[in-house]
Amino acid sequence: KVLRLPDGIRVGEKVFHTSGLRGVYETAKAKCVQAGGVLASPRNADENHALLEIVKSHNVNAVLGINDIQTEGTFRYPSGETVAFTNWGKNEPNDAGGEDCVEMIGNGLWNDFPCNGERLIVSAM
Ligand code: GN1
Ligand code: CA
Ligand code: CA
Repeated sequence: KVLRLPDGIRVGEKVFHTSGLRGVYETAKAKCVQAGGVLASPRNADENHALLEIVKSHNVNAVLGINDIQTEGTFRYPSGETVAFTNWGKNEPNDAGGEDCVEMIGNGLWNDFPCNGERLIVSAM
């Protein structure tokens, strides 16, 4: 089901890829669109696990496309569609001090964090 590639990982019909660069959410989103893809948003457990492999190999948390910038507490993909699959850590999302972006941490769980924080950029094609 999952095939590792030299510079990315294929899971089902999707390919996650990183150049190893970091950026804030807006920069990350723009770079992925420039590359012809979208900012990674795992939509099921298999995709979450595939993205986790990239996070672990770079040892840097990845910024997801998912965010609650538009409406606090309502998490959406960049398309505006509300999320179905989530993988929040315990007590997350907590909007601690105002956190509207989402990262994957080294155990595959998700945390909301401030959108001005730089994280690993991973595209989905
Ligand atoms: C971090 O450092 P602290 O505890 O104030 C994290 C929050 C998490 C929290 C979980 C910038 O906050 O998003 O909810 O840990 N802050 C950042 O304990 O990542
Ligand atoms: Ca929030
Ligand atoms: Ca948080």
